[in-house]
Amino acid sequence: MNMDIPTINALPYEDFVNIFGNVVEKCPIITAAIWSRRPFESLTDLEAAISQFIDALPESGKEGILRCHPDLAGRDLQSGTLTRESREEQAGAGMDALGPAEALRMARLNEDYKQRFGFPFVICARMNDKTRILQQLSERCQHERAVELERGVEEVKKVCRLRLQALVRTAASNKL
Ligand code: 2AL
Repeated sequence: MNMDIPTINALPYEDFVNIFGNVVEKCPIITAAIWSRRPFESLTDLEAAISQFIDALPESGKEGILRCHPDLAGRDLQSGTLTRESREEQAGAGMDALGPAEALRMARLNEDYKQRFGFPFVICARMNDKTRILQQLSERCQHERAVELERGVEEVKKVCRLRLQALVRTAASNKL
């Protein structure tokens, strides 16, 4: 589905949330909140509204957003319970095709990360491959908690941008 900004601005609340409710993984409350910010001038403007909403949250809110994310190559992938968006992102980065040693390393590092910070490791899978993801995971386990909270949120925003772009085409290139 592709739509331009006037079409998006005219969407009733229910449709808006149905369409954009998962641009931030399992956080439809963000989409529901930013509907009040219509009209959006552009896709960038809509993205900025989401970004500002996230930035205005207290630390616990930002942690909550990270906790809504499934582990990469984790239990949800194995049991087939990922959201469609997450499944496609994880498959694109080869998370569904790890060898046994890689899978074990990923699982251990994900657990280490969670133990250390109290929220899961989040990275924009579409901008990385499995080698980089493992490297980043191992590197980021060494960081300070505050650094990782900010970094995780930045990665959420990258994921969000790509999900939005997949749903929307800018008015200039759209015949709607
Ligand atoms: C994810 C996910 O589901 N998609 C993505 O790009 N990153 N999860 C994660 N823990 O980083």
